[in-house]
Amino acid sequence: MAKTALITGITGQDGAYLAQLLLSRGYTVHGLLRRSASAEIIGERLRWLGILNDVQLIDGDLIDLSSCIRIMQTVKPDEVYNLAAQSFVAASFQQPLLTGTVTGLGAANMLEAVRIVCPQARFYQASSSEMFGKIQAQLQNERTPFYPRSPYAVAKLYAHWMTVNYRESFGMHASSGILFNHESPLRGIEFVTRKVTDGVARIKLGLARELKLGNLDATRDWGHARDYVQAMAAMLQQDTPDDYVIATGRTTSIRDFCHMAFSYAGLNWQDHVVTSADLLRPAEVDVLHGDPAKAKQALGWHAVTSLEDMVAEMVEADLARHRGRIAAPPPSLG
Ligand code: NDP
Ligand code: GDR
Repeated sequence: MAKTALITGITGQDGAYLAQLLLSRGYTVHGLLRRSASAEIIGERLRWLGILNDVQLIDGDLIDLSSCIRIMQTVKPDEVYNLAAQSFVAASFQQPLLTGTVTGLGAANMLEAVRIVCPQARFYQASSSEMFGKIQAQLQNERTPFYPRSPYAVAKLYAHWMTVNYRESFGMHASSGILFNHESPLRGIEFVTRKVTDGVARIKLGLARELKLGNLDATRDWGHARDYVQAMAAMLQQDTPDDYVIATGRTTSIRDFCHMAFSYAGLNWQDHVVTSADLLRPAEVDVLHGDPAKAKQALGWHAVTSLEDMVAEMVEADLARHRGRIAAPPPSLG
């Protein structure tokens, strides 16, 4: 029998790739959609992947428990992937309460809705390497103590422990994926990798001359979102729910990422990147470097796409987007 999945955050980067993966496996895919006044740009990522008409979108909001319950009653999912969040770390310092409400309590709402309506459904929580924050071990794995450094990370930690607690208290098949940074051409423009590849494309095409960034010294363990959604799905196919670190095992500085992306387009990053203190965070996560050994052993998962290939894919996609815009500027609203 074909399975039914519910994805919150389906309009985001991971939601779009996960929907594509589950559709390719024959699932019926439902996605929670929050109301927006800009309806025409909702679903842009799903459209880009060519699957907008293949998913069933259902209105709701993570912070509205009644809508979460109603959606469970309507969809009757076999698998629930809770990807929705206020996911931008920098914004969480400016909007800590909103972030706590959506990213933390929102996950509790989803767990409650599953517990009340469909306790047999399998549940995935999108946890984050940001929970390691000020790292307590050189390589971070499932046993590394957490030390969150932002309101976002604190909210994710609450959601993570609620997932563990619902598993232990109510016997729910609830798993938490502690995912390190993962990127793609569908990454939000505000995150540093996409900001860089978009900047490279603009500069290459003569649309901009410089790119303003913050801290170039931080390092991240960057993988490709297309690979990482495979791990999410794999967790829910296990007999026993558990928590897994998902990472590549390689860490790279923002500076080196700039070097890679600009050189791919035949540019010297030092000619274009400027730094601004405005983009520094009140508390920084200096280094993230994951150890995905458990996921490899238990899920048979490993990252497939190299950082070099991902950078090339992202720069090419941004070049194509901007070339398209130059050829056909969007109609004016006025
Ligand atoms: P995005 O920011 O691209 O997507 C976030 C999604 O959440 C969007 O679909 C957004 O909807 C939705 N959303 C936000 N607020 C609400 C709300 N109140 N009710 C319902 N939906 C809401 O994130 P990613 O795809 O990159 O990440 C997916 C998840 O994984 C997030 O929880 C993120 O924190 C986590 N994560 C991400 C990592 C990464 O490197 N990408 C690493 C580790 C964890 P809308 O389109 O309307 O804004
Ligand atoms: P992160 O991603 O905070 O790791 O969270 P982001 O790309 O925003 O920052 C990574 C690092 O780059 C530094 N940086 C800049 N960041 C941004 N956004 N813009 C800049 O101009 C800039 N200059 C330097 C940052 O200081 C930071 O050190 C992402 C999100 O997807 C989270 O939701 C997810 O949980 C974690 O990854 C794992």
